[in-house]
Amino acid sequence: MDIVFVTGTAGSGKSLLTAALKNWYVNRGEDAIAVNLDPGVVELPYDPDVDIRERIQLQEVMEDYGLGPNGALILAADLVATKIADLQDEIDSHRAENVIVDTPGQTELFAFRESGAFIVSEMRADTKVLLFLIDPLLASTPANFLSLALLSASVGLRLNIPKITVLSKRDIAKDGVKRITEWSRDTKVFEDALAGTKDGEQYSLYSELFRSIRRLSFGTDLYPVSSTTLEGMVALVGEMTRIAKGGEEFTE
Ligand SMILES: Nc1nc2c(ncn2[C@@H]2O[C@H](COP(=O)(O)OP(=O)(O)OP(=O)(O)O)[C@@H](O)[C@H]2O)c(=O)[nH]1
Ligand SMILES: [Mg+2]
Repeated sequence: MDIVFVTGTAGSGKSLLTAALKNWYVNRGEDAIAVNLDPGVVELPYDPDVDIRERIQLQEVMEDYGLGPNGALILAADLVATKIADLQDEIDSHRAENVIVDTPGQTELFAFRESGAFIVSEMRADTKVLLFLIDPLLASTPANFLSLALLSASVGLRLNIPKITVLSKRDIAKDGVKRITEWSRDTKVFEDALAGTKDGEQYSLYSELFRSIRRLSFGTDLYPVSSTTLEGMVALVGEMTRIAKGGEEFTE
């Protein structure tokens, strides 16, 4: 069984990509299940096969602990870790080859609290891969792209499994995707774009940071994908399979 954890900033397209990946596998005759790990989500674009909301409900956490919505979201994210044995049993009972895990909308609840790292390290699977989604609509300037690349690197450091950085919403952000892909492939192109927006010390700081963070955040390439038109899915799933086959040998 291979597990993929789908992470990314709020609204970056995690849930829709979870749905698209599940359909992708199922349409090719492979078993796949979608797991929702967000106790606070109201609507999902897929019917989850395993749903944390059956075990933890945000409304109940608010009432039981006398918390407001933000405090309850944090506590609920921590409580997920206490359900890991049940979750694992439920996931295993499906006997699926591919498990796609949709993570909470606020990525810091999953990536930067102990519970997320615990779940990622404790779940039993033959291979584990992390996707981090960069929303091209938020990466409109070199500095914005750099900040998201930093976040991708940071989530990768926290969760510590092989990671693929995905550019989501490829169908509605064609120009953005093209621009960001060029920046990501060639430091010089990024620096030229940066020079148009920053000068002096800021330029030097940003370009130094980009040079050192580049490998850590997206390795050799970004994977532009559309969850609606499915452009880019062949390349993404191919890379996921390559990592799975590489198993232990994979290094960032
Ligand atoms: N056109 C297009 N829209 C997309 C794509 N991916 C996501 N969206 C839209 O972007 C919005 C957010 O998508 P979600 O999948 O809910 O994003 P998310 O990261 O799960 O969001 P939260 O869990 O709320 O943080 C929705 O309106 C989606 O329909 C895509 O590939 N193409
Ligand atoms: Mg979501």
